[in-house]
Amino acid sequence: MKLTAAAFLTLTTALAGAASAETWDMPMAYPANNYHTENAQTFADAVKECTGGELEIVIHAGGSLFKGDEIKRAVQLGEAQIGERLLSAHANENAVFAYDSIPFLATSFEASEKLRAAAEPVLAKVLEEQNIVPLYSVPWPPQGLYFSKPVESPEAMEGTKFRAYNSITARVAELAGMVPTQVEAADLKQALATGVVSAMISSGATGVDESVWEDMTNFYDVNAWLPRNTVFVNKDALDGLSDAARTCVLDEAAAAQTRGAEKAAELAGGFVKTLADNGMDVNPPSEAISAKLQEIGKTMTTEWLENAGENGKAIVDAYEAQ
Ligand code: PCA
Repeated sequence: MKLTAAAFLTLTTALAGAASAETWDMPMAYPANNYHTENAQTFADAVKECTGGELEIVIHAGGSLFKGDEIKRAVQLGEAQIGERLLSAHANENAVFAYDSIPFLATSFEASEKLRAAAEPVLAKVLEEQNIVPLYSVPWPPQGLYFSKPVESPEAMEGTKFRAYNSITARVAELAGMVPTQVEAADLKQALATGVVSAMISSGATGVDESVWEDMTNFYDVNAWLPRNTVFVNKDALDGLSDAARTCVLDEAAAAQTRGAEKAAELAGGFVKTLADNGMDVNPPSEAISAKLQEIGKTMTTEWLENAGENGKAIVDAYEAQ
């Protein structure tokens, strides 16, 4: 058989592409239909297209490949090449990871983006020491309090079994006289159903993802902070890409960051409405609860600044300078 020059070129290009094609596993902790996960799927599709199939990113949602609390370590060790994690859940390694969960520091989507930009250089430096490169991060909607009963006074919170997702949420609970237990979102429904926990602080998004109205009755829109999911890559895996493929990854990550923040803001109000539509009482917090939370927030800001040292100060200074 005789090949035309053009057909020959197509064939050799396809073979070369096939030879260098690479697949990255991307463990994620939240459900496939959560907007963070959908955004990552769009990112993966765009990377595949941009690299002409040289790099395929396969998403494993809902903690199916690695559980939420295992994802960061898996990427560090190269057991997965890329992953998404609530970085603040690793504040025990380094307090700076909780920069996005300081109560009442940044309480709007706009402020959250400013805080992200302020933290970026510090995070990149700290993560590089762990062989990780941060690619993009996307906010959760503002955090509110969920309870299984109306809670109008600080006293009514005392003794409540509280689901925490990082050390910051555990500390909020402690300072409010509650009893925290760390539970991944993927295990939340079971923890609520079995009475391991009966309250939490989270966004409307997670309340809807986990249909928490089956076990809890009240949502108080306290707007405490907007934590972020961060997508990061193993440094060796990123360095191992061709220059063109690496550029695709970095460009598509920047696009995913913008798209994700817009999506979060667009969906936030609807999540809270869905909670109400399913029978939850949605209210602002009482004045007494607000005052207590502000007091807790002050204590925690001081504690975080102490723990995060120079790096923490650099983030807050850069944020306030904007
Ligand atoms: N949802 C995540 C983290 C913050 C949020 O809004 C969770 O509850 O696990």
